[in-house]
Amino acid sequence: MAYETIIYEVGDGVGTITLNRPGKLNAFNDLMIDETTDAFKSAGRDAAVRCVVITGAGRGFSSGQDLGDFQERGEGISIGEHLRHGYHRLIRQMVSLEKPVVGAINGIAAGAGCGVALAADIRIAADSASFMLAFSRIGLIPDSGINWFLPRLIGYARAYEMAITADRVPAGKALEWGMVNQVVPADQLPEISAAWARRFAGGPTLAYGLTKRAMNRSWDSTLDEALEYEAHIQGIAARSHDNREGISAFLEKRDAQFTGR
Ligand code: LHQ
Repeated sequence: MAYETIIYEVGDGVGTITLNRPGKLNAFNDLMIDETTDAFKSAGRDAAVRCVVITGAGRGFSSGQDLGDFQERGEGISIGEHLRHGYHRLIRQMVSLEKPVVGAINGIAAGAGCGVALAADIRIAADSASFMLAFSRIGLIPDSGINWFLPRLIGYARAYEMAITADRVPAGKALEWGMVNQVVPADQLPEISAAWARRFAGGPTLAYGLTKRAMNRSWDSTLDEALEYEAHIQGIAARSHDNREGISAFLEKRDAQFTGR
């Protein structure tokens, strides 16, 4: 599929999705939601892709829903249906992708753009980036999974504060709160996030994917259920080529050559 609103490139085992409507700080219109979802789907199907990076072109990561586009549709539109058919499919695609997703947060991540940033597994932020739950400014509640992701990441009080103040949380504070893994100088973000991604792309992809599945599932599990699930999927990991290779490499005192299988 040829994309109009995003750039999708594959190289060195990494699929890089660049949201590309910089004139609107990469606000999501319907096409951009569909294209981003499709790119994650392709990354899932492509064995050559073992890690995905999502970033934004220009000075923003994403300013969320394109409000002009939404208003043009008029009164008749159901927000619930818009969310179900759009953002929900995108967020589910990111979370169910059994490969690490690195958010290279290059600038402001607002509204649903913040939801997409939070659906990544690892976030590397430029020192100029910020996060903002813009929703309450326009009389809405956070959506795109933010009510699920954010209290889990930073706790209820901070998440609720972000929701009802709609203040920008700068990268440094986001790091202190546990929303991002690393803050880097803005001009070094592409290079540093690509280095993280290449490292993940050289890892045991099957084990990384199963770990993501187990951790996401644990939110709704008792300890007994989580232990049982670990035992079940460890059985899958233990049958992988990468498990055999990892053990051989350790015993032979050499670096493991993981293939992701
Ligand atoms: C934009 C946008 C934008 C269009 C900047 N749309 N043009 C789900 C379901 C249904 C309905 C509603 O929403 C949702 C989920 C959501 O995402 S709700 C939240 C939607 N997002 C917002 O409310 C954020 C709106 N944007 C802003 O508050 C500011 O632009 C921020 C704080 C993000 C950045 O401020 P500045 O750095 O000062 O940039 P700017 O405001 O000058 O924006 C640059 C341009 O981008 C500007 O266009 P222009 O032609 O004047 O240069 C903006 O109009 C445009 N833009 N966000 N969401």
